[in-house]
Amino acid sequence: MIPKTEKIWMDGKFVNWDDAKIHVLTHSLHYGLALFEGIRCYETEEGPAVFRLKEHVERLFKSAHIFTLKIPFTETEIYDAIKETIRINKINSCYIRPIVFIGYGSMGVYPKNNPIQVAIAVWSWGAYLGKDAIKNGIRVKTSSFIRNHVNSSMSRGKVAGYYVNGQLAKIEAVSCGFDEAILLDTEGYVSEGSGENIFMVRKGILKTTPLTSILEGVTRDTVINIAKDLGIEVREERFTRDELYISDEVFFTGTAAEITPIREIDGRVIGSGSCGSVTGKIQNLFFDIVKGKSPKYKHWLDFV
Ligand code: PPE
Repeated sequence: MIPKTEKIWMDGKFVNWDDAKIHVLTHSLHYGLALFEGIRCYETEEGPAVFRLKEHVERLFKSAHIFTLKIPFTETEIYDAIKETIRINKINSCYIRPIVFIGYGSMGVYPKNNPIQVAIAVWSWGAYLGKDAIKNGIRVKTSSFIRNHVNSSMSRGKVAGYYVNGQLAKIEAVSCGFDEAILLDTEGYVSEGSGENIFMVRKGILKTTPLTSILEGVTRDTVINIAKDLGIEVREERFTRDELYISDEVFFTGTAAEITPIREIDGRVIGSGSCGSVTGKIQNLFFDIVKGKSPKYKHWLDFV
């Protein structure tokens, strides 16, 4: 169960958690077009701070732009509303879920003039892939389901309906006893996890999928920056699943998943079978940054 907080921001007003309700004929529930974000707020010595809020709000508006939906608030209003939602709920660290959806009105695929609604909820969300995952890594399965082609689901948008593809992969992986899935793209190259971007380390070089078949992850960008600071060469290029099998380290990145090492793929142990040294260094720097311990990246923190 989601641990409740007191208030949810809905269309410009705060309502009690239990009253944040919508009609069962809400358009987005039937047709899947809703744009959302996942953001984290971390506790720091100077108080709660949202990590890269600006980039997340920008991505939300870009998702709407791709679908030609007009969000009835400005970026600044959503940005302020997110911070206000954290303040009003008196929570020091949380996951933040803004969602833009098509409300009740007409039915049928075409959204016509149905209202565009916006909600922002916050709650406490611990390690996404289990308590042990960040430290010791997870076991993943290459999915038999292919990541939607970019001309079927434009992957720069973060859209609720796209996650049906991710759920097929995740349900399959879990039913086979794995923690998470890796989806391949339509040409057979590695794309990403059901809710994470992926990185591999081989011979000291860090590789990640280019942006053609994946969500443009904020954590992915964070890791690329961190790696450069650590003097690690980063390449954004396609790779195959067998290159993952023989790489030294593999890890997932995401707001929810943070930096999660992958210790096994399709029954093959990756590297040492635990969190590798490069992954560990990146993880440490990442947690320093989000917790306000890195002066260089203070500008990525938005104090509530
Ligand atoms: N790819 C996908 C498909 C994805 O859903 C996410 C985030 C990422 C990559 C990483 O993006 P970023 O968070 O900007 O680094 N997935 C969000 C939702 C997870 C969920 O289960 O809900 C998240 O991590 O918040």
